[in-house]
Amino acid sequence: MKQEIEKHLAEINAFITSSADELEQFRIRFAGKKGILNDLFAMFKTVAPEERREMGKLLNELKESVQQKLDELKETVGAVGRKPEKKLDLTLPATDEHTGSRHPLAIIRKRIIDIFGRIGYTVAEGPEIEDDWHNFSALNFAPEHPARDMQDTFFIGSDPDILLRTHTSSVQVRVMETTKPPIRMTFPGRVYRNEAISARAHCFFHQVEGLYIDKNVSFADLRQTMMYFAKEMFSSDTRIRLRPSYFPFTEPSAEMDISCNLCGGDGCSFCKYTGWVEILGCGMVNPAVLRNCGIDPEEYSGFAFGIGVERITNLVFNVKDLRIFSENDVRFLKQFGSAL
Ligand code: 2NL
Repeated sequence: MKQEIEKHLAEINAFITSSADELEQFRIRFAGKKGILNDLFAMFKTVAPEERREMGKLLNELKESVQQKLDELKETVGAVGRKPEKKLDLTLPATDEHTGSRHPLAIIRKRIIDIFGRIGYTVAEGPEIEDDWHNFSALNFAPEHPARDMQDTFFIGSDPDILLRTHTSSVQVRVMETTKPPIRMTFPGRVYRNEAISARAHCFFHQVEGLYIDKNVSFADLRQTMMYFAKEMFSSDTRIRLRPSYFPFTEPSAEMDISCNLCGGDGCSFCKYTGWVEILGCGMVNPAVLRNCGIDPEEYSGFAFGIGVERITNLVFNVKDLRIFSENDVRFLKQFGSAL
């Protein structure tokens, strides 16, 4: 009997509810006519005389804790059940709903994708962990090309075949291997390079690359497409110039500059008094790359380009240090709420 009383005491102490029904069930179970308390008091009559003192004390303790619990919970249950008396006042100012906003890099990525989307480019994504073939070999990088060097590329574990992609060109290889031209696509994504981190370089950044492959695609198509992009991205009076460059995956290759959108080309500190600002790299897809991906360069030709999203975002929003893009500082991020 002693053990039973102690078990009930523990149960009563632990009991909590905000429901009036549950509280009533609790009352019936312990304090009802056929409840536990009455049962125990009936049993008390059979307790041996030498135990009566101790049992009586315990039993009264039990009775009191039931009553205490009932009093205590009646208050909370009552408060929950009560209806608010205040009327809804619709003339009060609305509460401030906090909404998030797009990341500046996401805003610019979307603008780039949309600009090309309007001339028929669809979007493809691919893995960030790549193999040597898709990131380098298929793209005509020589076996000893310095980009493969530990200083430029993050390898995963000790396997020199598995790495973090250094550009989204690897996704273009995957698409070319599996798709019959015409191909007209953009390839957004995060890429990794083992650089010393500074205001101008990070160990990861974002690209939107692009690819157009069809019969009779020429350098004139590339130039016209890049001019369309520059005018849509910056302003209709933006001018472009192409400077000869080198990439293993394009031939010929070019860097594209736009007329400085701060001084209009007159020369200022931003463009280092040249009137021009570099924004992307591009070129005609090297026939060796087409062949590597199973496309006949006698039948098809194409152009490709690589846009650095951080670079464009810095220009559009005048951001000076690209490290701030990955610091998650709300004071920076919340400034882009209206720039969808
Ligand atoms: C840059 C330069 C470039 C490409 C990327 C490309 C991809 C394939 C074939 C040929 Cl699969 N080219 N991509 C072409 C030229 C330049 O990026 O400086 N990007 C930030």
